[in-house]
Amino acid sequence: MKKILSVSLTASLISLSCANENNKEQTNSFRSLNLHPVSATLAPEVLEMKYFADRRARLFEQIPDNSVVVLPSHSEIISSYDQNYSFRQDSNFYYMTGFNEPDSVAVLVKNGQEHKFILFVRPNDPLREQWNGYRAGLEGAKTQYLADESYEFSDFDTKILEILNNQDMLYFDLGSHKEYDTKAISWLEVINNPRTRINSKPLQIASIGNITLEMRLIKDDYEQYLIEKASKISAAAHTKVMQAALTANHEYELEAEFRYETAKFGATKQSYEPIVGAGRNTTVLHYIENDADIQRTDLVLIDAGAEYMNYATDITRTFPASGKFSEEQKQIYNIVLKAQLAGIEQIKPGHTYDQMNKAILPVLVEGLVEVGLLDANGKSVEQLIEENAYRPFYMHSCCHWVGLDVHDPSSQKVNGKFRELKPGMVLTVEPGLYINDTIKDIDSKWINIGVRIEDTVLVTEDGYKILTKDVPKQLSEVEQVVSGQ
Ligand SMILES: [Mn+2]
Repeated sequence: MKKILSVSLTASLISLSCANENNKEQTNSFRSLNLHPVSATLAPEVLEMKYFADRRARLFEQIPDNSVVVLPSHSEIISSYDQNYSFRQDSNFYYMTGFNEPDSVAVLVKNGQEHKFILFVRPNDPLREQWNGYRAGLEGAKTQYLADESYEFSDFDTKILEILNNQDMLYFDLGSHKEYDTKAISWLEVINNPRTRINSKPLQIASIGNITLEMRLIKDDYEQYLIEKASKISAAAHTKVMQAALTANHEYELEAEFRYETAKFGATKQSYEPIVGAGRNTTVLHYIENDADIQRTDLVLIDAGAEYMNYATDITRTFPASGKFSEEQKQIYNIVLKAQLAGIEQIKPGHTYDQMNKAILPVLVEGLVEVGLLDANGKSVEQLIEENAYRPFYMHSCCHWVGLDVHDPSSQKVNGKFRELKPGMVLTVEPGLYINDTIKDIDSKWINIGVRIEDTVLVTEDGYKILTKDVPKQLSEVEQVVSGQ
């Protein structure tokens, strides 16, 4: 598996399928069915239901007896008149079910040895399905998604009261689904009202996020595979974009290229709106207008990652639109690159989440002092860091978790202390320096140089694996790919 995924993206599909045949020992069908990291010719990956069942089993282990967990799906959202935004499933719901339809609810019930998985779904409806597409329906919820029981979504409001009857605990995330917040409170009102009370003791409510987000932090084999696939496809697309940049005159041309090169390989959605900025726009962190002209003297910063089967990746590269860095651009690029490599070097089990930033900051500050952008005034690097002297140039943190969400919402700290890294965690390392006209008293030659370099990295048993390593990053390599020489 590792061997095959590390095959370079330029390798032909023929050599990939040979590798496939040589790996008969593989048992997981997601591995044996489609090992091609960037093959457009095979069907999409299959859903491996056993992984979702395993997650539910692990969730059941962590909740007390007589508990009910309610996980709502997302609904469709109108974009204009009778049109919807492209549907994206709720990540917590998806993590536990693999079910990708709107208007659904998963309910998990634990009573002694009985662990029940109930899915409320949209029923089969030939007319609706003729117009709007396939539904798994009540049968599919059981046969394909392994639900023990399935009901129509429209029955949820009445059925949930029966389910909650005489249970002790309701696990639910208040605040994450507005409509359900109101519902959850109304269930408690019915069940806990002294006049209408059904339960012998009050039903309590607790956050399920504490458990699910802790689980989502460590990616299982299947998740690692899907994130690596999103990463491989996106890395190849970034390289293609660099190759197309020399003749591009507008930011949107490069955005279009990235979307095309990812969709073509089955990653039809983006993990986030692509950031494609040229010139001054390289200094705007979340610039997404992507509609400005590209001047040949500009740097271009592209922060983009496609989603694969709901799994994200996150990559940023910065390159000169001319194929050749100016002297100033080169100096800033090399500082950021050195900082990024120093950050990645800190990734291994046992190291804490803040060690990456602690390695990155001195490199950035030393670099800024060296090129004369920061006046040290006799102060040490430690003092300058202490005083946040770098903040006008670097105003974000270096890292975030990646998973079903591009900013995977698990916490960075536990009990006020930064977490230890563990195998199976996935995170970005993305230092940057951003210089524009808002910074006072600097030589104009530095203005409009924004550089960020970002990779998505898996924590392994003995260190790390850069999942997005196939995009050029060394300065000379970047120049080569962009200039085509
Ligand atoms: Mn990022």
